[in-house]
Amino acid sequence: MIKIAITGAAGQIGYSLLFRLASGEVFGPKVKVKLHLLELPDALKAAEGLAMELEDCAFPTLAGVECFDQAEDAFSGVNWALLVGSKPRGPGMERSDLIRANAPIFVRQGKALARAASNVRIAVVGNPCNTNALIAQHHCKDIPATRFSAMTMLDENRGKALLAKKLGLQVEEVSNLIVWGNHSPTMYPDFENALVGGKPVEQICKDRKWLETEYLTQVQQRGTAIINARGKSSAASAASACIDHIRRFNEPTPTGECFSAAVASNGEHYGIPKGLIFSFPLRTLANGTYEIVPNMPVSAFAREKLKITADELLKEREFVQDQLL
Ligand code: NAX
Repeated sequence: MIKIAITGAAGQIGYSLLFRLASGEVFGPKVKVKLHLLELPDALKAAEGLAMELEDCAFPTLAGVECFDQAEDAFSGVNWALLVGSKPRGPGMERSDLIRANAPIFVRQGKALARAASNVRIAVVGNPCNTNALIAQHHCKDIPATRFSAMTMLDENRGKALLAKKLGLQVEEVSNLIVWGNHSPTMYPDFENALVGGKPVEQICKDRKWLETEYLTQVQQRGTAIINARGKSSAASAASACIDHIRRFNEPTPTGECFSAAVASNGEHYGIPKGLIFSFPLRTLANGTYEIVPNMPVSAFAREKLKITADELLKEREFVQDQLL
């Protein structure tokens, strides 16, 4: 049985995510899952309604659903903690305000993760997800830093889909599209190392200018484009990316492939300062751990982009210095 805690369960992402977790889609038909839904006290009733709907699906893989309004109870004994809930960005709010507003949530949840199972994995989705993951990890010294990640899979999926559409191909023909850095507009979707039908993208797409400008901007600004069109932020695609994120950490990565997720830099790869939660190319190994893929070619163009996004994360770390004591 796998126990999964989901924070912000009654939010829009939760509504798309929970049914897929319960249905056996992620861990297979033979593994039972038990869901712990964490919400703010005001949203607990909505979480309870969601629990009723989950039960009504009669999924054979769903062993039970419990609702909580205290992180310490919700995280007790869990094997996965999906930290989705956070305060939304209000009108006129700068990113720095959002970071400071959310920091205390992740201080508390980081401490509460001490109650989780010893093999727990933590995936942070709530924004600003890299820095929130940094804070939670800092406050949970009992769990190795390698068990924390922040989600950049939605950016990878967006990057693959946009490239496939431009080239008139099926999305599964695009692989190894690594998104480096922060889940923010400074992220770098690395078209130089991406493959299309096993070949470097630039052998198929000769329009380097489009790749360097329009393509990068479209991936970086896709979240905003969706808000502008839908009037709400991405939810089903974020939930779907969360499913992909869990799967990628749960299953060995096929030879020659890699995926994007933000994890703690050990200071040994690509010049990224130690401790930053930075999105790298990763591979999950047969023993369930992951490695940062070493020695991926990084051109002068890419190096500049990596520096911009790393500098932004250093600044974010500065903003929350007082939460990292
Ligand atoms: P919603 O506002 O619909 O839901 C958030 C839920 O979190 C609410 O139900 C709220 O009551 C709950 N919540 C707030 N603080 C909490 C706390 N301390 N403990 C427990 N629950 C708490 O947002 P939704 O659209 O579901 O998005 C959730 C988060 O995902 C946001 O921060 C959003 O910015 C972020 N996203 C991250 C993405 C990524 O790729 N990493 C993409 C999608 C999304 O924008």
